[in-house]
Amino acid sequence: MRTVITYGTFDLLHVGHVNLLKRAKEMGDYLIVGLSTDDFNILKHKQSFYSYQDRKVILESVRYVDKVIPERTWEQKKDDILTYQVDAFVMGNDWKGKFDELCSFCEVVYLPRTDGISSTIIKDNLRGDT
Ligand code: C2G
Repeated sequence: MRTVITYGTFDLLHVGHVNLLKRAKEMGDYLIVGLSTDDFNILKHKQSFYSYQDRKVILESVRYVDKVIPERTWEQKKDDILTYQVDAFVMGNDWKGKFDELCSFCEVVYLPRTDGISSTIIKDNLRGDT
């Protein structure tokens, strides 16, 4: 079994997230998502609309996602990769180069982001800020 892992906040789930999850799952048989906790979001200077628990329930309903674990720190990725015997670490290419040190433990793949959509764009549009 080939295990893939990815990490993120996944707030206001949108087509960019789904495209990423779909392509990540296509790289293996089992996809784990490290979902940023509400506290870790603060460290990332992100304020998500949905709580961690709600974002977890939503992600677990996505057909491509097999397991959701909490992402509490920047540093946990190596331990997660070893714990879950991960074969490939996948992120959108806005993170290109940021996690290359993990290639000592598994494949590191950066996939093209989906243009024109983000949780911020959604929030700004709903607020009428655009
Ligand atoms: N993404 C994408 N296309 C978009 C928006 C997001 O491919 N239009 C991807 C991002 O590149 C990321 C994933 O979807 O790989 C989740 O995006 P976010 O929820 O914004 O996650 P982020 O805040 O980038 O957190 O330790 C890693 C961080 O937790 C990543």
